[in-house]
Amino acid sequence: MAVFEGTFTQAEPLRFALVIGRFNDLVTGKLVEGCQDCLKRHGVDTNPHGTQVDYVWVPGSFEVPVVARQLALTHRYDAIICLGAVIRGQTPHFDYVAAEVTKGIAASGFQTGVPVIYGILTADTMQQALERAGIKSNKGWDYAMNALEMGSLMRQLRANVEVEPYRNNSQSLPASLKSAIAADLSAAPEEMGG
Ligand code: INI
Repeated sequence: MAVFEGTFTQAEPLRFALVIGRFNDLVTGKLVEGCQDCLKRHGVDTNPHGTQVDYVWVPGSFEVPVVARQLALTHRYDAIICLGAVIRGQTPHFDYVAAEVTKGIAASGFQTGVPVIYGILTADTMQQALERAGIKSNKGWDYAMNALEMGSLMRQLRANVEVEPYRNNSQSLPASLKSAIAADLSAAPEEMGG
């Protein structure tokens, strides 16, 4: 048997996408900087014109999951980092947005088999959010570490334990399974009729 753990030292082959909400961009812009700082210091080329990191801006946190899922389905990325800032106001909007983005991000990772990092800050005030986006610490750094760890771990698992990347179609099924399914399908009408 074996122990598998992600690493932080072999980032050169890894590719990432950042999906970032513009809403509260005073905060999300700082999270991006924290991410970039971490990725760069671990050897990742964070240049948007380079080959390792793509950046996708969306209106707000609510729109993050649909884009994260689409990007994950391309299987171009080792991990996708979702960044947003949901700040409690005087309306219940906060709860709706926070709940949906959380469920959506979890579903994106689960449905695609690609690590989708939950980098959505939820805070009661802008001050509190800024404290976690550069004033005291920068959570963007932590989210990038999570992405490095999960990206490298999934590569190891694919190389060693025959983890089949999930694809939203049947192309990744082994030929034997495809023909078994085809045989089942062609036999089905008779069986059902009989
Ligand atoms: N989007 C955020 O990212 N953070 C918030 O705090 C927020 N609040 O509170 O309204 C917010 N709303 C916008 C939302 O994400 C969508 O962009 C919008 O509703 C359009 O679908």
